Amino acid sequence: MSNGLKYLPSYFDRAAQETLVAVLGECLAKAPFYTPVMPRSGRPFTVRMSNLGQLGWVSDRAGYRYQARHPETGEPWPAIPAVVMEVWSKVSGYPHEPEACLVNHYREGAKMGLHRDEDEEDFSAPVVSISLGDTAIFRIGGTERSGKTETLKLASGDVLVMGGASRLRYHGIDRVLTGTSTLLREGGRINLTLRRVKRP
Ligand code: MD3
Ligand code: FE
Repeated sequence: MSNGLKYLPSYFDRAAQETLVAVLGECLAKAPFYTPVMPRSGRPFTVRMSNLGQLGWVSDRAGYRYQARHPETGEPWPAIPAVVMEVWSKVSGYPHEPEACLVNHYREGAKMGLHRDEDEEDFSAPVVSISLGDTAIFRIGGTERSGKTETLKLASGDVLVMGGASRLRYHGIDRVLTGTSTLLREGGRINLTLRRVKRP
């Protein structure tokens, strides 16, 4: 793996992960997880989602897009907490703030198919991901869906930065390894992805 992919294993120690979970809990009380559905078919995702920041990524029968409000509560997304913003400023190498932090929740059996993150205007900014809870099997390919892929385990506290030539690579989550972390009281995995959406 190369070209703008930066893997930072154990970026957060256990105490820092616990702080993140506490801070996220407050955010999620205001912006609860909901179950997105696929465009056109309306088939539900197995991953539940929420967002933080000025813009949140949503999917419904009408399509994928970024919007300022929670699709079920109608409320603006909570602000991205300072501890999360700090990660972006330290690792992104990008001189503007992210507007979006997608929060993905994987319970037992949840997965995410191979896709590209291409709903943003600014691909010069990386995507920064923070993993919490159970370990996931992450799959990454090239810029064509048919290309070969490889896997990487993402464990609690790991940070992944996907920039440069890696920004538009196909990727997904094959599965989550139940019971591999004690961080989340109810088990499962939470992933945060920070993104710059608009051109600065
Ligand atoms: C590689 N989430 O929300 S994060 C997503 O663990 C998403 O929930 C996964 O893919 C998750 O879109 C993977 C790691 C990640 C994020 C963005 C990327 C990998 C990436 C962008 C380009 C290439
Ligand atoms: Fe993605």
